[in-house]
Amino acid sequence: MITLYGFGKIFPEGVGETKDMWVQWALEETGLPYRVHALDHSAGELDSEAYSRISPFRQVPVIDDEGFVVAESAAIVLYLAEKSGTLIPHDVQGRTRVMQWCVGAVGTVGATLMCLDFIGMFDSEKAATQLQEEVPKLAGRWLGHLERRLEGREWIACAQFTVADVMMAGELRSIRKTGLMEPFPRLKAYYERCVNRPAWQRTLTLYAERLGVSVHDIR
Ligand SMILES: N[C@@H](CCC(=O)N[C@@H](CS)C(=O)NCC(=O)O)C(=O)O
Repeated sequence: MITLYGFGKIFPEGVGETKDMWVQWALEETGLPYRVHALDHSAGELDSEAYSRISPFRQVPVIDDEGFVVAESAAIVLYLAEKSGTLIPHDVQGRTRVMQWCVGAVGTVGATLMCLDFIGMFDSEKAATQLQEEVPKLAGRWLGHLERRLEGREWIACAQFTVADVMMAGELRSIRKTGLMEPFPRLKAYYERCVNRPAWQRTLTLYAERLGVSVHDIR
């Protein structure tokens, strides 16, 4: 039986806006049997030791399918589709197309819509200052959880290097010159491990040639 970790209690503005609803929707579509474990956000249940063991970023939603735990709404709905054999085509190209749009939903569309939420949360006169304060705090929160994830691990998803490392290091690269990784030694070492891979070094060289610039300038 699948357990969906969702909200039981949350601050009033959050009610009706949370991503556990998307997962429950997918569960309802597939017909897979499930139960909901309702968490009390206000009581700090997302920060409990037990929950932090299953939720990498201490967020909702998470599912536990008889010991197989998945976080991140897009990954969860893809798993549910794969498991049930519904809501996703069977061929690799069709499945990749669905994956493309799930990633596009959270990574491209969702990331920007979240900025709109942020702007709406702040007083318009002070929005710029508040954003300058809040966004680095949020970044620090995610980086801190990545640091936690990397304890005793070489790579982010599996024992071996995977495309998840290509993506995570790709994203981390955007802050390589900011010093934001400094407080996180495991994350810094992980990033270095990723970018020291010969395939990345070859990529940098090929990219520099293609753009007609020096490798030194884009490191
Ligand atoms: N990227 C995550 C985002 C999850 C997320 O934003 N969760 C929110 C509720 S919708 C949450 O748990 N907020 C509570 C918190 O961050 O403390 C996903 O798609 O699952």
